[in-house]
Amino acid sequence: MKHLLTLATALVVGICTAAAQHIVPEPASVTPGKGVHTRPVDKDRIDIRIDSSAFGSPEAYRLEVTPKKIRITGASDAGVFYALQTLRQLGDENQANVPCVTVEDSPRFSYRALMLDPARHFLPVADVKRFIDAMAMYKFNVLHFHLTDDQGWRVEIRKYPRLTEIGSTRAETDGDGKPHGGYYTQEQLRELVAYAADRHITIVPEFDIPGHSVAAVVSYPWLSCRAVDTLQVRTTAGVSPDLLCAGNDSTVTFIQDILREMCDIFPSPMFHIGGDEAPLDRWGECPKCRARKATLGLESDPELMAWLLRQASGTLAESGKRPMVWYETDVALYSAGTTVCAWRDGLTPTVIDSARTHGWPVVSIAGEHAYFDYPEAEADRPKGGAWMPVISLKRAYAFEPADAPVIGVEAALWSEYLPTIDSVFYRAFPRALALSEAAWSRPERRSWDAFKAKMPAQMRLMDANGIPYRKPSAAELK
Ligand code: TNX
Repeated sequence: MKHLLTLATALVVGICTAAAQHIVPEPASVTPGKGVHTRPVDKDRIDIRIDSSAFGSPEAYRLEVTPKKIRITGASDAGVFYALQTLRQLGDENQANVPCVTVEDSPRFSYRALMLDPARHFLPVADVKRFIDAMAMYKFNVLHFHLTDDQGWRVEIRKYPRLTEIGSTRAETDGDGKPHGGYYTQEQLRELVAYAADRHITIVPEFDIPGHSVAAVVSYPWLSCRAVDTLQVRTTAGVSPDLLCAGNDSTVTFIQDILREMCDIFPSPMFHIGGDEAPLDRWGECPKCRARKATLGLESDPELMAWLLRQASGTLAESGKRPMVWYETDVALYSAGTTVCAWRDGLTPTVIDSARTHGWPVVSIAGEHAYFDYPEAEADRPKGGAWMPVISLKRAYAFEPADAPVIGVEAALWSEYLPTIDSVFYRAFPRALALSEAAWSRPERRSWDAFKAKMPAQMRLMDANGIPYRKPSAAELK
């Protein structure tokens, strides 16, 4: 009998320690207690309080589980929400038998994002909601929503209806002969904003200018520097030379009108205006762009690009919003307060240096670790992706972002080769779990060995919560 009791105690202590050890992202502090809280959590009384004075971060929380009660103290509603996410990871499949524990926790970064790209392949509202649910479980708080690109325009703009009438459909994709299209009405976007907000996720919209604009140019050919009668919504991946014309006053009005409509839909204090991969050659040849440079006394096309982005930033400022951009070395200067996204392989140190000089915040989306459109293993390489490096789970985990001026991290799920939400999930998970630790956990609390040991429990959790993921091989978990 005595032996049995000892064995039972050992088992219980074992369970406690094990369950508390598989939380992702790793909390700031976990102290195992004695015993198990046996009642199912959803039928149980949880003592929930908010105490904004007790914590340094508005997203912080304390979770205390004892055999008799569960108490959550959050610095805000968000803190309570994160405590509940941690609790969800602790119980068994019936959300019962939660091992006793005290978790004290707060995030390292205030910006923790995944980026979806419905411009390349449209994602219906219900699919985006499913993705938001999965993000919430791992304490992400920003969905960066890339809504416009060469291959499709996805946001209803009342003032420019052709954007969705024409620009939301392409004739085919990579020669498959099948039209592809879709867009979100403003009402649907408001619904998504509210759905995400309920899960403490802010949707940061992106309207990508002046490049990645073929769908817009095809819808309104006067946006272009040259006649574009034969141009079509792009059907392949790649970079297009057909930018928005910076010399045309109507283009500037167009950008500002769209920003105003979108600012009204998305309450986010940040707004992404793209700025990536814009070959400026056409601007150099365009009489209107040349005239604009002459009038403004600008000497180069990169300066003209900086001017155009400033026009957009000014419009955002009217609604109290700050711009974000994909940092490129060939832009003269971004506006003060622009958040710059470091993305190109190897460029992060350069971005951080220049951000320090100019006082820009940085979001790190390092291509070496956080481009989740890249295959996780050689066998998953997409047909058109011969150039893509492999980002294994281990490589995703090795992402170690710098401190200030970095305000957060993000992974990008560019979707030229991801046609459905399941394919997006398969690329995103489990690498998003690795990213969640780069975003939330202190560097000294992170280790690959500890993380890979959490994977079996996390895979069960993803299964139980309907999150499709790519199962790592035993070799990949070495
Ligand atoms: C570059 S990353 C792009 C995207 C592509 C991606 C493919 C960035 C700012 N621009 O337009 O989808 O590469 O990996």
